[in-house]
Amino acid sequence: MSRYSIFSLVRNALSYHENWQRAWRSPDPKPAYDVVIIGAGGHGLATAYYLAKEHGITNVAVLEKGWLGGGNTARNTTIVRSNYLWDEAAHLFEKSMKLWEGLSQELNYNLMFSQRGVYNLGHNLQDMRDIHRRVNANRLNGIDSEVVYADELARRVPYLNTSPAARYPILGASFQQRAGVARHDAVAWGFARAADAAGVDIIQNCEVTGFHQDNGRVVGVETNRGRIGAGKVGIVVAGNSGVLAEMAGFRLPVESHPLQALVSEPVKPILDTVIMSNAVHGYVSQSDKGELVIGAGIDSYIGYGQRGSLNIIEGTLAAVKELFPVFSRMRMLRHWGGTVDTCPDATPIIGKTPVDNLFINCGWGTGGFKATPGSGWVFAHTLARGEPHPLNAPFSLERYTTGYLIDEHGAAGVAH
Ligand code: FAD
Ligand code: PYC
Repeated sequence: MSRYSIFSLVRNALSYHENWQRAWRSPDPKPAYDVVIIGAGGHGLATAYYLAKEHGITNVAVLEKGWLGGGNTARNTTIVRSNYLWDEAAHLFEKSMKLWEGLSQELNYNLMFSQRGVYNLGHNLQDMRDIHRRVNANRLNGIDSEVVYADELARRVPYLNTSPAARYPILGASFQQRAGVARHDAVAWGFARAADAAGVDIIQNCEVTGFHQDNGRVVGVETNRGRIGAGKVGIVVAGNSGVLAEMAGFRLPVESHPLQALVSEPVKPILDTVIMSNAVHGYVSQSDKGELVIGAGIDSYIGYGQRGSLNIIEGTLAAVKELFPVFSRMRMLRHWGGTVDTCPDATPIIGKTPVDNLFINCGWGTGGFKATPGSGWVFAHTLARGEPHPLNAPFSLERYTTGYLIDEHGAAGVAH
């Protein structure tokens, strides 16, 4: 640490941090912008950042009904990977992975991106066949992916219960070494700071309550802080996508479901990778603070409450205990839920809507955190050019009428 940094640290500590420079401004909304983005989650903020960086469009507002990064971005379990089955999804998620790999340096913000690897377990013959198929498809797409069998898994993850007598015996897993975790809040903060520095207005506590349209074209939004004009509008509101689409006068094939997670009390390092099992509905990693980060499958009912039912997490904890009997006496510390927007084929919608100049980015379901940079990158391109990038062209809303679905239920980390 330089002498200047030490003095600045001491000065700020003694002044109760009052002189610390704000990471982003808190501007009042202007009457109009070239682009208005609704939703300051990671995806909305990344979109604003790449609009400025890649397309030189800086007359942009990001409107957020709460605080930035307080939606699913704040509530997710931060698993990042790109091992999807179909070419379209694999290319999109791999673009994101490549962006992750340089993002801390690019934003000059430590995102704590840790490529500690992710295992997706197989518990029966069909699981293993699916794993082989997906690993082969990944490798054909240039994505690192391997099949690991139970004896090797036992060596690599010593506390994992690989006994053949287990209720759901582990036969093997797919493994992606470049996969891992990142610090969720830092991702929102890093993109927010960089977008703000480029001139983007991030306006919190500003809820969009309606759309202004002229001859089938969006011309602005109504908010609790008044009307804001817009050349183009991008909706990036995750679990609230159906609500916003209804306001604009069209329907989406999405359902909003609760998705829960929880963390244990912190313990010393015991798990240096990420273990996921779709079959038993549970996954676990260990945070840098030492907490076990545990997640469940979705609650099957539709709802907007950011919480879920106890029976789901009871089942998940039973599953995690089955995978790691050594965790059986761990105490849980915190539990929460988010609202995820799921599509029928478990892949997102990124593109145009039936309203001119109104675009949407939604339907990431249980798996959009990993896509944050890639999603922002392709959505910025779509907004700037008025047309999708080849990477997101297959993810149009029209695929539900053409039938060109991209079914990634098998690769979704969490059943939905
Ligand atoms: P959000 O972060 O939800 O941002 C949307 C924003 O829009 C919110 O801040 C909201 O307040 C705002 N908004 C809504 N309506 C309005 C309005 N009318 N006006 C203004 N603003 C509005 N994905 C992974 O890849 N890996 C994981 O490990 C993972 N784990 C998860 C675990 C849980 C428990 C949950 C809930 C999700 C998980 N996900 C995971 C999914 C991931 O969190 C989401 O796909 C991703 O964060 C979506 O980002 P976003 O920016 O689109 O949404
Ligand atoms: O998509 O990898 C994923 C995931 C893990 C936990 C929730 N989603």
